[in-house]
This record gives sequence, C-alpha cells and structure tokens, in this order.
Amino acid sequence: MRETTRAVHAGENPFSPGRVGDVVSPIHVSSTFARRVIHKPTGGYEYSRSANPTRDAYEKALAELEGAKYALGYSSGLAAGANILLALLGKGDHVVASDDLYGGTRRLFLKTFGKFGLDFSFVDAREPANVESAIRENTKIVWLESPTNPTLKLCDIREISGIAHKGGAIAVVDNTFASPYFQNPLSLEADIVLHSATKYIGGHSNVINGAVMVSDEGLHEKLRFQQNAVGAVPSPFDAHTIHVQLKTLGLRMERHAQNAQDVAEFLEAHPKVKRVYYPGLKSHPQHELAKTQMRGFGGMVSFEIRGGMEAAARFLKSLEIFLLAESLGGVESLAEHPASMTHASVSREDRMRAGLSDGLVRLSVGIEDSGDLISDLDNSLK
Ligand code: P1T
Repeated sequence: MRETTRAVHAGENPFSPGRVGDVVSPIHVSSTFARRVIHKPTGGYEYSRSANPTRDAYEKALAELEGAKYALGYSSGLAAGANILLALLGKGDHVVASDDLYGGTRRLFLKTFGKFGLDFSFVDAREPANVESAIRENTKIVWLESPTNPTLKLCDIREISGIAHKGGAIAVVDNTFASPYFQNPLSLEADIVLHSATKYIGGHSNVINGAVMVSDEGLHEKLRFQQNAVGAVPSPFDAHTIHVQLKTLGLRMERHAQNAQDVAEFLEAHPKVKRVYYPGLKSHPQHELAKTQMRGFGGMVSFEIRGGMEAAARFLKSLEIFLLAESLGGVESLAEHPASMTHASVSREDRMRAGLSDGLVRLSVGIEDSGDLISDLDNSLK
C-alpha cells in the first residue's frame, strides 16, 4: 500500500475481537479490566497504563505509518523522548546530538538528564565526520533531527546511522518536521523514530501527544517496560482523536508541502528577506540529499528578515492569517520567533552557533489557499 492508503486504514480492523464492525476504533475508557480468574486477563488487558485497546489500535496505526514493527504512544513528544533516554541509558553514558534541536529537547537533555550523570555533545550533523569524531567509548545514542527545528538542516540518516552502529551506539531520529508521510528513518538504517504527534500526525492543534517507532525486539521490550513503569501515556480519548485525524495525513502533507514551496519561493525573491531555509529550494545546500531521503519537503519554512529582532517583531505583529504561536503541523498557518519563543531556553551562544539569529522567523505553513498566505506575508513585509 502507498502512504496515503496506509494512513486511512492503519490500525483499523472492524472484525477484530471486541469490535462489532465499527469502521473506526471505539474509545475504551476503562482504567482497569475485570478477569474471572487470577492468572488470565480477559481479552489480554489488565490495566490501562500498561495497555488499552484504543491506544493499541492507535499504536498499530503509528507503526504502520513508519513501516515499523512496533510503536508506543506517549502523553507528549517530550515524554516520548524522555522515555527513550530512561529506557536505554544509565549513569555515565553519553549522547551525541545535532546542535540544532527543538529547544525543549535540548532543555530535557541538559537540565533534566544532565542532573543524573548523563553527558551530551552537540555537533553540526550536516557533516557526518563531526558525529564520528564526537563518538566515545561510552556513547550509546546518536540523536538527530532532520530537517532540524528551526533552521531546516538535514543530516544523512543512512550514513550517520552506520557511523553510530560502528561506534556501538544506536541512531534515534526525531522525524517530527518531515512527518512519516515524507520520510521513514527506519528504512535508512536508523533504530528508533520519534515524533511529536502533536504536530503533523495529529494535524489539528488540539492534542499534545508523542510517538516512538521501533522494529528491533530488544529495544522494543526496553521501551515498553519503561512506558508502563513511568506511565506518561495518552488517554484513550487522545489516542482515538489522533488516530482519526491521522487518516488525512496524506492529503494534508501534500497541501502543506505545495503551499510551503510557494511561500519559500515568494520569500526568496523578496528584497526584505535575507535568507530562506526550505529543503525544497534549489538554493538549500542539501537539496540533493533531501531528494534522496525524503519523498517531499514538508510544510516548515524559516527565513531571516532584514533588520533583526525589531523587524521580526514588527512583521509578526502585522500578520493576519498566520497566527503568532508556538507549535507547528496543524492545518492553520502559524508564525513564531524562535529566539524568544520555542528556543528561548537555549543560551544565546548556542543559538548563534546553530545559526539561529534574532531575525529568524519560523513559519508552519498550513493548508489554506497559498495565494492568501502569500498576500498576508507580502502585506506584513511591507
Ligand atoms: O510539544 P511536544 O509534543 O512535547 O513535542 C516536543 C517536540 C519534539 N521534537 C520536535 C522536533 C518538536 O518540534 C517538538 C515540539 N516543538 C514545538 C512545540 C515547536 O513549536 O517547535
């Protein structure tokens, strides 16, 4: 099945045990499941933190989207990320990560896990040799975003996964920006895929959610143990909501990408714009890599406005269709200022090193009419 078909039918089976022919998975709200005898849970379920039929159907759908054997749902993208570290790392272990990451991920690494004796190195992963030279004997994970948040840098997932494996580590790819519709890191030899399902998978800015996809049995067992041990799981209502919304992933992503391409080309030709970051532009330094590891270039566009922070603030205040808000991946277009919003927790020095200037504006291009979006940007630039 192609991606669009898979998204519609993933995780659904109207004839599976417990179903009555209903074409969408029902919401099982029970926190616990009664059994007749002590050793035999009825229908395989015991307690909804450990497993729940609605979450199971959603997790099956997530696995199918990424071409994985297994998927695990979480209460947020950061909970999903924390679960990976909790499941796989111990005191003294080391992680090599790309230097341009969602600000909250960097904060989770340094401020939360840093307290427990874990060590992190941040490198420019556009150059695989930088990852290779940062790997140490105690490196357990190479953690990548591709494209990165917010400057849309790419890394060669296949080559870096090989480098990680040679160094005795695993490769984790945060695939939030690309979405499973446009990129599948497991097929490029990565070991674990992570999503903030709050974004394109959910697609409607109404649920906070996270997902982890994996095919290796041993890794899956460790992740599943930790998912239950910590319990940062989505409610059956959230699992159901996202499961329904992900059925339109294909339609949405095609429109996001077409609109983003139009917006990026408009911005690139505008005299008040210094630079545009979008992997679908021929001017993107890794456009050729994007064509080999992605099936489309996604809906995120960042650009540097001439005039720095002050110009960015004035531009963002003037927008009428684009809403000034954090987050991304919803049907409505959003704009934000990474330096003062999503990446405010990153030190100025680290921001500058990753190319995240004060004049950088990030757009999550929605599925509205692209002519309307471009008029809004044009008016605000004026
Ligand atoms: O917000 P949450 O569902 O916990 O996901 C965290 C997260 C993880 N990875 C990436 C690449 C992300 O972009 C995010 C969340 N990002 C935003 C809220 C944002 O505006 O960039």
